[in-house]
Amino acid sequence: MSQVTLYSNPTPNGVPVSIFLEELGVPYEAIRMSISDNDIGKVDKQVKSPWFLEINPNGRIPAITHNGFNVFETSAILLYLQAEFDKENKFGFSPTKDPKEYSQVLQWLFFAHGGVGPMQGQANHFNLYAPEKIPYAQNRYLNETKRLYSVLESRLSKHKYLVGEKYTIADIKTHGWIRRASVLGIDVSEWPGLKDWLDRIESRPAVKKGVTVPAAEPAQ
Ligand SMILES: N[C@@H](CCC(=O)N[C@@H](CS)C(=O)NCC(=O)O)C(=O)O
Repeated sequence: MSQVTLYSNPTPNGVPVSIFLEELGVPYEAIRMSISDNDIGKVDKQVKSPWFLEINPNGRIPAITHNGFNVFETSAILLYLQAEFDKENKFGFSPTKDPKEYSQVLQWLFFAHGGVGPMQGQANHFNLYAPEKIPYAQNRYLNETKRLYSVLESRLSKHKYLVGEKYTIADIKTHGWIRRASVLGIDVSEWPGLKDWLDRIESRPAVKKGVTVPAAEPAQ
């Protein structure tokens, strides 16, 4: 019996992995990690703890261990889980049988991993958390996030999902960020295709469950 352990927190980077595990129906143990710097050296389940750096040298969630093998970085985890548990390619395409569609999944996955995630993450940082307000940086990352949403709109106004009719790991990865747009005051309805896509994804039972994982530990 294979065993997956998920180390996560229900953040834009964390939820794609829990959602995909729920979609796949793979049994897993979920460990909630602290991502707060205030917990470094005080809380054992903190992402910079030495034991966790053995699993993810980058000291961030999400990461998984599967039968003793560690995987970090959201998209690498999604691709690993797909290769291990989605043999019929329900959430993707075969690189050998459907190389063009597979390439499109990678294109949108990389677009989200290298574009939407980092830009929206920095927009969050400069607009919500930075101790000093730097308007240039606030606007730069917010505007770039919105520009990337327009790129998604150009696709989703013509297609049900990022790679046509099939809901794939590229959608799962991207959704983690789009669902949190409102914290930046972004109204996704500005992009109607993106909004319909978001609603379609949010209505999936696995998504409803996945966004709650790992649950907070009960107070002692
Ligand atoms: N590129 C990474 C980003 C992971 C990431 O930034 N995770 C954040 C939470 S959303 C984190 O663990 N932050 C804690 C820290 O930086 O100490 C991925 O896709 O997995």
